[in-house]
Amino acid sequence: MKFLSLKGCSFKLIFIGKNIMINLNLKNKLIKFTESLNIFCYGFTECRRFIELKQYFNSKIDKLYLTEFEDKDVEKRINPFFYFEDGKTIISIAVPYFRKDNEYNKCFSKYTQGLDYHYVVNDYLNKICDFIRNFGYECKSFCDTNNLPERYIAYLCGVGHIGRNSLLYTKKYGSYVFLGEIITNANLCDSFSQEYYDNKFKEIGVFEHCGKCRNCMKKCPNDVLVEKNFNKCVSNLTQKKVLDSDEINNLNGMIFGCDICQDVCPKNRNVEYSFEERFNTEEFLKNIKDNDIVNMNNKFFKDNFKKLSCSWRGKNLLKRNVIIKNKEDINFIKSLNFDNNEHLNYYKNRFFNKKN
Ligand code: B12
Ligand code: SF4
Ligand code: SF4
Repeated sequence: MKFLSLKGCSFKLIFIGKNIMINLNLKNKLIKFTESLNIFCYGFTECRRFIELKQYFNSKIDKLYLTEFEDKDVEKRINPFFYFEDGKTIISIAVPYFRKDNEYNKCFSKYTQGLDYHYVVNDYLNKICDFIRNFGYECKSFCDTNNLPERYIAYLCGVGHIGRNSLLYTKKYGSYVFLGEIITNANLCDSFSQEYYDNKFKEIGVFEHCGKCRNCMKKCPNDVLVEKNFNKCVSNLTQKKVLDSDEINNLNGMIFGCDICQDVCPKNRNVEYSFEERFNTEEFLKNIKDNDIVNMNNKFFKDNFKKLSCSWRGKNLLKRNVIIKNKEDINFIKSLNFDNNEHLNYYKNRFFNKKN
């Protein structure tokens, strides 16, 4: 056992395998602090290259299964040192989002009905980072802001398991959680062999927690989960700027996101609602009509949608998805007036001409 002095404080450090010294004093205090923020789904894993994922990611590229939201540069996806050279530990937290009133609007996925999750999760991450920095260590935090595999990191941290729908499940809140991470140069966890990690990765593919269930695979409207080609995922299509004819027909009535593979999952039954009031459905979204969306001006978009994560691709993408949702309703299509907006007029004319 060793004692180290940092910024006038003394820390108890212990030696474990591979000569890593864990700062147990900081770790214990950090656990208490994190739980005082109401975050009970969290964990630690060593900061290392996730070499075991390399082949898996390369095979996705070879099969052309990469969505436009994933980086082709595999190194950026498996190497946390790319973002923090001196990283020693990655902390993963899960922030629950499902609130009772998220059921109001079925065309917007639950995850995008309250305040933008990047803002809320970063709020927690920043508090934890400040706490760690007080002990003299450095931190970098992220939530959906770089290419590291957040679900896999959460799984390694023991935050939960991965289901056949690819989602990370916590015991308390099911899969309705956002993930956030902190890379720090403080040593807060054990180190393991590459063989250990190879096995950990292989274990995901057994889907032990799912057992014989295949509900998500059966109920997915676009049959995404057999091959795991997320290009066809409704959530992907509602966020994609350019859609081909098949894709237009596969939006399944959604304006943003898709929840089916989570809603049909037995592991999401009887889970706790989120304590985070900022994820309550925004008032304006509760009773919004398709007409209100297609006719919204910049001011309405800025005052209302800008707070939500579904605004990130701009207002015309939401309008386009509403047009597609109503493509069979000739009166709705006829009533549309987009002046000089070529993109939206393209969709209007496309469906109008089909009906005439
Ligand atoms: C690109 C992306 C998408 C794309 C592609 C999704 C996908 N599954 O790949 C689209 C736009 C479709 C999408 C949709 C959604 N997304 Co998204 N998305 C991401 C993003 C930016 C990257 C994900 C990625 O790298 N995918 C590539 C695959 C290969 O990696 P992976 O999903 O991490 O899968 C790992 C494990 O699941 C495991 N695995 C999975 N299957 C198998 C099978 C075998 C045999 C083995 C061995 C391993 C294995 O291997 C992978 C190794 O990392 C992450 C943020 C991030 N940086 O991680 C958010 C993220 C995954 N998304 C998130 C959310 C909330 C969603 C939606 C629920 C939103 C919605 N309601 O519409 C849906 C869910 C769709 C689904 N069933 O996965 C959350 C997930 C939270 C959670 N509890 O899991 C994340 C983590 C963002 C966050 N910070 O909270 N998303
Ligand atoms: S989010 Fe929807 S489309 Fe995507 S995999 Fe799940 S059920 Fe299928
Ligand atoms: S629906 Fe069934 S197969 Fe899919 S993730 Fe849930 S338990 Fe697993």
